[in-house]
Amino acid sequence: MYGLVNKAIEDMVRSNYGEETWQEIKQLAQIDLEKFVSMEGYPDDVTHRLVKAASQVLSISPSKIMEAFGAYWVQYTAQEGYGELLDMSGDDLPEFLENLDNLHARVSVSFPKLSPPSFECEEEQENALTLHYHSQREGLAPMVIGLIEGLGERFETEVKIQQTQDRNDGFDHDSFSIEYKDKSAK
Ligand code: 1MF
Repeated sequence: MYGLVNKAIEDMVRSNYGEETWQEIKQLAQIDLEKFVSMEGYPDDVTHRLVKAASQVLSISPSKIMEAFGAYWVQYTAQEGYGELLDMSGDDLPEFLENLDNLHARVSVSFPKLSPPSFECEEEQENALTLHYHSQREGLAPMVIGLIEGLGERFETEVKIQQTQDRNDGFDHDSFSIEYKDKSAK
């Protein structure tokens, strides 16, 4: 994945636990680089090693780390030059989810090494939808849960998420049921 992802993990760990803890995690993950470069591609294994090492050092399960990271990613990219990209992708949660493939298509134009996932929304009720998540990568469903939570924060929307289909159970993609309620709505 692009270095931006690893940089975001680094930033999350640093800002929550400090420099020393980050160095400990980096060492345990056997990352010998001085720093990550946003627009360079890194093997997914680097990201997986970071999550695994962070899990060991912080005594937090890998899936909880991925979930926290998903939420962090929404904030981080908004601050790190992708605010406009996020702004034009929707004014509320369902609209944003509906536009995710367009968002990734826009990024792919400039960064062809992007290997974007694909999201499909199925409206269930006025305030509920099923989100289908197709990815070339495995094991990122907990991150998607965090991403949706992060979008909930972004749009001040209360969200309830449940995974309803799991690739670990042999399905070809993960699915989530999402209930949402605008916090200003009565
Ligand atoms: O292939 C990739 O490197 C890659 C990296 C990040 C593919 C997708 C993503 C974003 N995605 C990560 C989890 C899913 C990965 C997968 O299943 O394969 C999160 C998608 C997402 C979901 C909900 C809400 C917001 C989301 O992301 C918004 C977003 C997506 C991509 C970027 C920024 C914000 C992005 C921008 C530039 C990138 C890489 C990703 O690369 C750079 C960065 C700096 C300089 C040059 C290239």
